[in-house]
Amino acid sequence: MEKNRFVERRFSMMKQMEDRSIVILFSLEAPHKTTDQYYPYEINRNFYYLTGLKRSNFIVVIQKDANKIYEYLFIEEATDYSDKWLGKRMRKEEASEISGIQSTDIRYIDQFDGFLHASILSGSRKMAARKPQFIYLDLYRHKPYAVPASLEKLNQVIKSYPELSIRNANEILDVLRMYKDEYEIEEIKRAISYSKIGIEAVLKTAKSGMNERALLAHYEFALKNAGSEGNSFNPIVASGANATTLHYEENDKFVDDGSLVLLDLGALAGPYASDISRTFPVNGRFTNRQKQIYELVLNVNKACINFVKPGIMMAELNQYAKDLLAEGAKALGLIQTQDEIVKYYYHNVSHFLGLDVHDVGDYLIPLKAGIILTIEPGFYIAEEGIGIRIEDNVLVTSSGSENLSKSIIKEIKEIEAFMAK
Ligand SMILES: [Mn+2]
Repeated sequence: MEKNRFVERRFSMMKQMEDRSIVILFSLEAPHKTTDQYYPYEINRNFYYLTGLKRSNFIVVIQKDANKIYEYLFIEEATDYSDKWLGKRMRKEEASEISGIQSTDIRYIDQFDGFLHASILSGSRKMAARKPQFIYLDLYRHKPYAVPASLEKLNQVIKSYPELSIRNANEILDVLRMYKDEYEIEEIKRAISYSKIGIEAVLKTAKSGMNERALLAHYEFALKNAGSEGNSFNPIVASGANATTLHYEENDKFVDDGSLVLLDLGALAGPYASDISRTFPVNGRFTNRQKQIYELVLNVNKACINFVKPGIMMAELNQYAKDLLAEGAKALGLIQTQDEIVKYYYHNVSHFLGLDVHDVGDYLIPLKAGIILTIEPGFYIAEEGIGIRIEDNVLVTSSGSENLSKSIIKEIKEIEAFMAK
């Protein structure tokens, strides 16, 4: 049951590839930190999506010829040394059981170069498939001019086989990953449930004078204690004017009495992300001014969730949120004209959510059932030390939308009552 999902995904991928082509995806390795230390490993999401495997230094190859699929997996070999020093490595049978790739098509990583050359790229007569003319690679760039990891790893192959045309695997995978199946929806709901536990722990323990870092510690303890692997992105715990910096990640200031705290964080469930923002008064009571701004953001949050339905464009959703926030700001006398809103609101209202927190997908096609996105209007008045964002995770359904994070409290009365307990 489990492995069928990955078998089907590879088949969907193959269907969209050129005839006589291969895709090569790397699970990659943890980045180096200092001396013999490495950063924690995170699975490459495209590799996971097609295999269900969460191990570093694995490679999957999917070959297409005449509409038939051929699959090869390369894994790290378990040795006496690796078992004693590095932890238990996955065996071929286990990798086969999870991914649905036949164990006879699973080899060790040190055989990759030889097998790729002798059996796939040079068109060995022992093979059933003709040699490929196209090679699909994960060409994601984390910054302009960064060389994608797959190109670095396959540098020699690309030089030696100039007849292979490179294609971008992300063009196919980004769209496949947009539409979540039942299992993925359940996993994201589970991730949200951990975020809820963490946020409630912060609301329960928050007191004036605490450090933002201490609030974060309560959050992280609660969600890991509940079963989450941890954060799906660098969390933001921003008090007062710190919350007017969009990606404030220092989380190291003491929280003044009377100030608001903006939490923008998300727990993981397996490799799936949640992404929630809540804003609350550290002393448990909103001031009248804070209430005013909070209500504005909350109303826009709710209106946008109701606005979501199949057929809507992301750009429309963004414009809708911006217009509503501008109307509100005008009513409060903060701005005179609609376009002055950029002074108080300067980000988009939504992004896709899934295996990645800012998930892949095509932002220029209309929304369709199965997409999960965030709704996160905000309002930031730096000169008053007020930064508010209220973010929910919303599933597009066939008839409209479902707020998957509706049980995480956001009404003023609910927050004050919860913090008073
Ligand atoms: Mn977000």
